[in-house]
Amino acid sequence: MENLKLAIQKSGRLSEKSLELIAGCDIKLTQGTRKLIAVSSDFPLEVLYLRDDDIPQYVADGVADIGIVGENEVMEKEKNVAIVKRLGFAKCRLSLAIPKNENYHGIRWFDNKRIATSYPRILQKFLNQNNIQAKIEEISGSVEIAPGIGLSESIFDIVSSGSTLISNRLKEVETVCSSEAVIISTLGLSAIRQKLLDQLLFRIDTVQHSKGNKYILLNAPNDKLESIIEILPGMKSPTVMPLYQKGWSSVHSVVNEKEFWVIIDKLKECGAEGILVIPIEKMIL
Ligand code: PRT
Ligand code: ZN
Repeated sequence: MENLKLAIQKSGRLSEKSLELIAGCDIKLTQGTRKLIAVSSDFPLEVLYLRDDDIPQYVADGVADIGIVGENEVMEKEKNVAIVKRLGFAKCRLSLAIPKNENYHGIRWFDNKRIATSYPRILQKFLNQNNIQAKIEEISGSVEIAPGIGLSESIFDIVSSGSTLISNRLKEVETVCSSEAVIISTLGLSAIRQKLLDQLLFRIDTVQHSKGNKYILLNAPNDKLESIIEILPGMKSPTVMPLYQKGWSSVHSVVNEKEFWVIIDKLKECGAEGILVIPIEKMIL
């Protein structure tokens, strides 16, 4: 039996969410005898724990068939892999930042400046596109301290909340690209592994669809049914069933978290009663 080999980050910002995603697909992992690999007994999947920087290379070489990694690493490493799914977590951006007190007048500020970064390829591309002559200082970590220790005048790094920049007296002046966790795949997967990947992606889709959606049940007087149904989006159309009490119905539907409270308020105004809200585990569309 062939296994699909999935590389995930061993420990870091992507690890927990990657494992959560696998568990959400009802795939249980049992630690193998070798500590860097785990296997599943209920889906033909083998998980390799690696450093995130190495994942694009391992996937390009076919050591792993697929990998979960930040898009930033995919862009930087420029390996021959395909992005097959965007996962919506570990969202961040890659930005240029300069000391807070500098007077920033536009992109030409970077001419003849030194920029410290762990992402030299993405940065060089951006500089070329904008015709900027700057010196890239490649460092592997703690990029934000580079201006403070005199290594560079500016930095190009990952920004999420922006608090690292603030605490290092830096300000973000140009956003070059955004990133999120993605699934990458090796090119030319065997037919068997492609089928396994499709099955896995289908499971991920059902988990992603159910996220943020709630199942809602309510009682409504029949004369208000039409206005209540108009408020409810539903997957196709709400389910309506008669209640034992004459003149009343039970209405079932699916509501997204984003519009949840607005809809609840409108439903109450329209006369809905006994509203129940239930989490949805899986949604197969
Ligand atoms: O050990 P290994 O090489 O596997 O891990 P790593 O230390 O290289 O990576 P890790 O775990 O820090 O990040 C993994 C991935 O998470 C990155 O490649 C990004 O795709 C994504 N990600 C999302 C982030 C952040 N948000 C993030 N905020 N990666 C890093 N940061 C750092 C950033 O470098 C900076 O130091 O957080 C700081 C900025 O955060 P704010 O919130 O202060 O702006
Ligand atoms: Zn890394």
